[in-house]
Amino acid sequence: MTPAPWWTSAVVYQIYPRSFQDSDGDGVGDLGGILQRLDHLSDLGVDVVWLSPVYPSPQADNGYDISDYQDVDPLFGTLEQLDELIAALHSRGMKLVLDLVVNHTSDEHPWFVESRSSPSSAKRDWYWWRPPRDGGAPTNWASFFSGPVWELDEASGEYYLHLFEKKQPDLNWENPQVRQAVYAMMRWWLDRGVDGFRMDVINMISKDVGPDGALHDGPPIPGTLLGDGSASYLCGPRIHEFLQEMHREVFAGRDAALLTVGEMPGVTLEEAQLFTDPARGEVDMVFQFEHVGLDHGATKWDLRPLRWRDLKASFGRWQAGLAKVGWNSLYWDNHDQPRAVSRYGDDSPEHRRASATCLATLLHLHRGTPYVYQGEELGMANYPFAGIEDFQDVESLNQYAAAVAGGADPGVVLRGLRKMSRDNARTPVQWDGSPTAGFTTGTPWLPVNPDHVEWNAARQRDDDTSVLAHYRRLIALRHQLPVVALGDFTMLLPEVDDVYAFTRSLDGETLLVVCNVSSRPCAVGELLPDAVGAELLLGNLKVEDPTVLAPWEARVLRL
Ligand code: TEU
Repeated sequence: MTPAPWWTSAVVYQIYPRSFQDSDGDGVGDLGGILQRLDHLSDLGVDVVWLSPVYPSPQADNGYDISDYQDVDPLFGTLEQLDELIAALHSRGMKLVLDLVVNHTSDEHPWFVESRSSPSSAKRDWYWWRPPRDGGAPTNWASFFSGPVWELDEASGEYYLHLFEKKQPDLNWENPQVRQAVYAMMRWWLDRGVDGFRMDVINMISKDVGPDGALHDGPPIPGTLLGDGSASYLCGPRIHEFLQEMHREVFAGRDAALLTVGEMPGVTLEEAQLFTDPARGEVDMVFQFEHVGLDHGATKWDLRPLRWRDLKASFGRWQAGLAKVGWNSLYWDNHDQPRAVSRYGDDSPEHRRASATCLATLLHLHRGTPYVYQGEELGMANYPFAGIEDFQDVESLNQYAAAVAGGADPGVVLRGLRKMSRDNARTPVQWDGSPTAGFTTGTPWLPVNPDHVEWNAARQRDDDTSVLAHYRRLIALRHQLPVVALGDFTMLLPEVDDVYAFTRSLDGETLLVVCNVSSRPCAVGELLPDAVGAELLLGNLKVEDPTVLAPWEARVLRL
């Protein structure tokens, strides 16, 4: 048997550089700041850092709108500092994965500037240009960030496609020159020592064009004049071909040391099996979105309480579906999701520490590669936003403007934003209890959460009962025990809402993981007799009664 890839026992830490640590007092985090905080990462014990974009960018979407793929934005520092970061992480035994954003560029990228300059430009076909249809947009598709995906270019009278903000035009992957330019850029980064890529919305690069090159309307979205075009761009007809080509052109021969993870909104389990089958040479793992959609209504702004049964059914299906072939990535949080302790846990003072560590235990004991988003290891919570002026994210601002213009009650729209806005994840990391939380000597670009006085790294570092200490133990457990990395997964009690329980087994060793995912005590003696009296490997609370789980108590037991 070939040995399991190194990333099956690895844990990845995501840095959103803007909010991690500022070193020059301008209120925006930077590479210098990351270099100052390497001890935090070493102490935590993570194996890989995934760095959100630091490339030159107009920052319309905080760096996910890139105007130069092969440099660093002065806002974040210099290319030399990025080299320094690669070397510093390597010398501490960690790897660095960069964000690869190649579904779209910035409209200020020279490729787009040239493409836009004239319909006869040599790069016209590098993007999706279309003439008007019936005097309007070429299709009815809605953008992810409100409004249509088409923007009219007055000069040529043609529209260009942008699935996200209008400053993020989509690259045309049908054009082989585009693909070769991207692959060359990727090789350049690997040659510089980078250890892989997190690939932004990579399942959207193939759009469904018929033989005539036409894009087609999607089903109407109720209450709007727009349609859902996702059937034409999620896992489009050439997606596997493109990823296999990328693998051949970029990763072949050196992929064993690398990590590749494709961010894939809307990806199905069946597609994920294909994407992550090593024999096909596509990506190591994908970020799927099923579990983070379970509390969405018609849109992500329509709140719906999570039913834990649904989450179990979803995670259980993905665990089973990628058991034989492929691999899971595991996450609660990232820079696009509200804070897990506020969303799935209970961030009241009474239950915050227990629920943060319970959620962590539950996730990290699944089979797959866990991702920790900065601040999650401190139990950081959602921000107490008051009015619309407190938000900065383009998605939130566009949603507010569009919904209110469409006649929605601003109070209701705000309620959705408070819970679901991406800005919840983007407030500065809480390093200490000082006025700017140790994040900056200046004014932070987004306010520090007032709860940092209590919830910060300095307080938790030497406290054995802290959220931080618990994450350290979970990460160490994965490194120590092959059963945590590779053991078979079996979900228990699928119909029970309050107790999330499963086993992991490998070579005759079996772990039983039992988590009370509610804010009430819960008797487990009858539900799970095996749990009573089994050896406790790791727990998040002091066990008061083996037959009763305290609110948000989690136990990892050896049977
Ligand atoms: O996000 C892709 C995506 O579809 C969503 O998660 C999106 O952020 C939004 O929440 C939909 O409601 C990726 C990046 O992670 C995100 O930060 C970028 O804004 C987006 O792509 C465009 O590059």
